[in-house]
Amino acid sequence: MSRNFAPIVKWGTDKKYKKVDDFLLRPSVEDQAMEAAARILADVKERGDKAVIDCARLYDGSNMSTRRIRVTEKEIAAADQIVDDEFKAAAQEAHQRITAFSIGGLREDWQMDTPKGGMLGEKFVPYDRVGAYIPGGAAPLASTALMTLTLAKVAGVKELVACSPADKDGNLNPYVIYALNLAGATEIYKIGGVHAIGAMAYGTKSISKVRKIVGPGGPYVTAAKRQVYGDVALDMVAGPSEIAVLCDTTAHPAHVAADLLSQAEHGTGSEKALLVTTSQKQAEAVRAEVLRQAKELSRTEPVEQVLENGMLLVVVKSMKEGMLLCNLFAPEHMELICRNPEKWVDEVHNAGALFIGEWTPESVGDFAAGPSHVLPTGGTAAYFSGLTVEDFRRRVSLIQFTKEDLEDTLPVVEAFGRIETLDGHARSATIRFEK
Ligand code: HSO
Ligand code: ZN
Repeated sequence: MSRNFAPIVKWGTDKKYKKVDDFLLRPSVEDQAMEAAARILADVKERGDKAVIDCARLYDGSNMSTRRIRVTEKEIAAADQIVDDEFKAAAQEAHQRITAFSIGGLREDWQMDTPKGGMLGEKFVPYDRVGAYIPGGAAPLASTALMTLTLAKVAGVKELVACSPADKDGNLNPYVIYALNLAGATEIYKIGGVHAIGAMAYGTKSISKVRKIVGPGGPYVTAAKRQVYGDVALDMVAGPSEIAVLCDTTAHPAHVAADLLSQAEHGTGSEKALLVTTSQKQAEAVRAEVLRQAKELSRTEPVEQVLENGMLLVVVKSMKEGMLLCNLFAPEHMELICRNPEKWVDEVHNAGALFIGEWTPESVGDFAAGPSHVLPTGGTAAYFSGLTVEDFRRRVSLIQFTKEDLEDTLPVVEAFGRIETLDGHARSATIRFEK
């Protein structure tokens, strides 16, 4: 193992620490990906299915045709045969927990009184058709199927579309099909990448346009999502996985190391893992464990890539400074493993999801706990939130005035009408009181 893997550095607010600054900086969207995405999106817009099929062959590397693009009932039944009972039970358990959490997150329609007997309120309406993007690549992300469409189903969405790239023979992983079906997918398409985003955003002959696209993706999918904003609604920037662990000497080095490595194995090579600890000795113990455990994982190559470029162990002077650094990093996932972790929860401002205490490894959030694992990455946790059931509904404001309310409000309406030089606005209120 290289001596440069997972370097240990010191940090404080008193000086500049270039290594730490460099680590904090990570592009949420890349220029080169933006250009490629623009080209492919324009092609999908112009040539529809033909472009999608060409791109599936070229970029997904799958032998695809328009006829085969949609997963059939037969393929769903076949997947059900292949998937083992142990996984079925696990998926059902996860699905149940995600459903329960989503139900808990639903906002109630609400109303309040106006000063003169009228009503103001909000009502919530599900989208009628949404699309979830399930990345392909190295790992069959069955959990992502559950962590997206289950929420849409609870929200009341009727048409649940999913896109995920097929393998070279034009097939989708049966575990992904099983999970999508369990989550309530009504249409599954075997395409990935920018062309899948384009197809869902603009619509083609085979795939009708959706109202909103959600789900994680690599640099090209992320770039494509940014460019279709406005044609469809979107969730957030969800790119390569990230984890920050803030700990003191009470944390078990082997556990911390395992958690840091868990996100390193995803396989894009751009994952980030940050340890922030109050003790140099702790940092050294975690590093030794990281190097030891990395050898035991099956995905050596992506893990080593992250060890080389994406893992940093930082020693801080206090938990307070450590918290400051974590908030600057704004990680997708943050773990707090320290004395009285609850005490620190209020100090966490920028994190997609917070894992509190030694019994909450990040992987339970990925697979089982309940909140969606679709979370903001690349520092965007400073301004985005993770996917929730409410992302699948829109809010309609309700306003009902009585005659007395309108009379009461006339001076306000007239004053704004005057200074905005929009007398037609004022008139639509005053006219109601003219004889
Ligand atoms: N850690 C990923 C989600 C995932 N992990 C899916 C395993 N499968 C999101 O940050
Ligand atoms: Zn993960």
